[in-house]
Amino acid sequence: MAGSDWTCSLSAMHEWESPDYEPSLPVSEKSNPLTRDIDRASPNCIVRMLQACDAQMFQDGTGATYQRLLSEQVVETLTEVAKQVEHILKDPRDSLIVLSGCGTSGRLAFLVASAFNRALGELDRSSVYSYIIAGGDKALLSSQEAPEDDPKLGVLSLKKVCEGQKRVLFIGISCGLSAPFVAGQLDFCLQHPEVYTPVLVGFNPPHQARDERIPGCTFTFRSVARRMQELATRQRAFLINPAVGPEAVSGSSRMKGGSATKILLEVVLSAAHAATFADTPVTPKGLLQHMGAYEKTLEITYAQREGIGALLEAAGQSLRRGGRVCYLGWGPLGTLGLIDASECVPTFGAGCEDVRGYISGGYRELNNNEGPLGPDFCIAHEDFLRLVLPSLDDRDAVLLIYTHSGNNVGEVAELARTVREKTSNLHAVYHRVDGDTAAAEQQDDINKLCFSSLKFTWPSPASGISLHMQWELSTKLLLNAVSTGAHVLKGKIYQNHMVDLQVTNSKLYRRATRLLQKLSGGPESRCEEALLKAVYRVDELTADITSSDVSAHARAARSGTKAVPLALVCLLTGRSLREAGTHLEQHPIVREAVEACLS
Ligand code: F1P
Repeated sequence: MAGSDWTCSLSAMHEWESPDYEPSLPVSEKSNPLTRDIDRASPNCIVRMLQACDAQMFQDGTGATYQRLLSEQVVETLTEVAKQVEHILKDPRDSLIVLSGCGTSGRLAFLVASAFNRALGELDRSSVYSYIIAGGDKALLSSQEAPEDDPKLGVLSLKKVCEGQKRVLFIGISCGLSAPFVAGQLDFCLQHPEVYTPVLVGFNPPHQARDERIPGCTFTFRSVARRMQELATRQRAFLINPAVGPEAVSGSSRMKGGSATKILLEVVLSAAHAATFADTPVTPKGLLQHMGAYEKTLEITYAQREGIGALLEAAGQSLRRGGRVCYLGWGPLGTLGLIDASECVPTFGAGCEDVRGYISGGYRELNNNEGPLGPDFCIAHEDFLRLVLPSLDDRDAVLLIYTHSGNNVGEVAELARTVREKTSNLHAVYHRVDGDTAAAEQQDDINKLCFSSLKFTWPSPASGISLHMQWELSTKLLLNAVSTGAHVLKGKIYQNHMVDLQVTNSKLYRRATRLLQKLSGGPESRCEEALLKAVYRVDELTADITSSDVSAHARAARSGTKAVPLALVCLLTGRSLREAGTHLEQHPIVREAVEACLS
């Protein structure tokens, strides 16, 4: 059991790199030896485990099996891609840089494209960056997993964004090198080299890219990655695919995968901007320096691990008592709150109201392509005041997330006063530059109103490195820790696996089958059979079901819940679906339900 004395041994840090460690799985799907006991860890211990997992991102790659974030080859490719971006920035006529991905990868494409278009706007230049997210803007705030399996939709959305352009640098992001939506786009780029230069960002080597047949296509993700690898020798395509180690919760690529995506894209685009607008040539040394700033970001963030542990505990307690966790954020940190909250639904099977984000300025601040997304997606602080505040009480935890550089500390204090009338479970998380005392008095007021205040003080940055981007990464790490930790404390995780995952696309369907094999010890065919019975809620499979493909199963899975726990109970105990359902009702905490079957 992981007690409060958990320490991370060097061998546990590197164990996943051995060719014998879960050899059939790509790095992005392996389980992390560091978090084997995360389901029984204390809040502080959970944070320490997450810190150790995140530190794996920056581990030295010399002599290692996999290339890493700081490996020479990776930095060289980043340099080349930054130069491609620089060319476009210097002559942006009929040119575009497109960032595209599914789920978290698409959300980060949006976040990064928005930040760099804003930077161009501040220099009176027109936008050059566009983002694509599978499922459209709704996917920024909710999970739309079915479009991820659709390569044709990927191509259509790419063509639409690029209409009339003569030169496109396409950056396709898929942490697991797995999303058919992105594979389709990359394949299209490879077929039209006169316009498109494709870049692939992900966190597995090409030989671990997904090789499953994509219905209606002659290619797989792996075959596309292989073709890109060949073209990379002539700089006609680029692969940025360091390994960052397995996720703390197996397969949860919103965590390290998302963080590393943000780091890589920002390092490349910042270098290109500095070369274009500040006469600082793109060099590997400059890129490495920038990476170093992000490594420092991890250090500064986790130096507050006790404060983060306390927040995670407060959030976990709220969820356990049926309360809500609300993030009230300002600027891009508010966007990160929206993103983190929305990911809890598909990642932990959470209810929409369990963790919610709100951003000052609502859609005006979010500035997404499609604008307001309707009454199901209320995101402004006014919406929080109107819809949540009236029923707020001490069971609910509220987090204020802001910086001292945005001139809005007065607004934060005002909102803190309003929330404090309803709950004392109020917490502040804020960033400021060392020596900046501008909003000290207002901050004192906020501290008095809050149960806890977490202050991150940052040294003035070295030139060319945006403090705001470090604040964003720091906030992402903190929120990922709070929401993951809170759901661990709620009993949603077994060992380091999310058992109650929704099997709403082919990647998740395969992951669920594998998980059933691992936890039940049964053969693949039996596990898939049990999963299908649970998805379709039948004790006997019909020919109709067995002859359908995975996309039909994923569609069917959308209407039901708890398919994987049900299948697992059936496999472990031989019970019928109905009996398994009763067992889960008696043990609503998934970890306990599994343990009761095993004991
Ligand atoms: C894309 C993604 C993840 C999400 C879930 C489903 O993965 O949407 O962001 O958390 O796992 O897939 P990828 O294409 O970036 O590997």
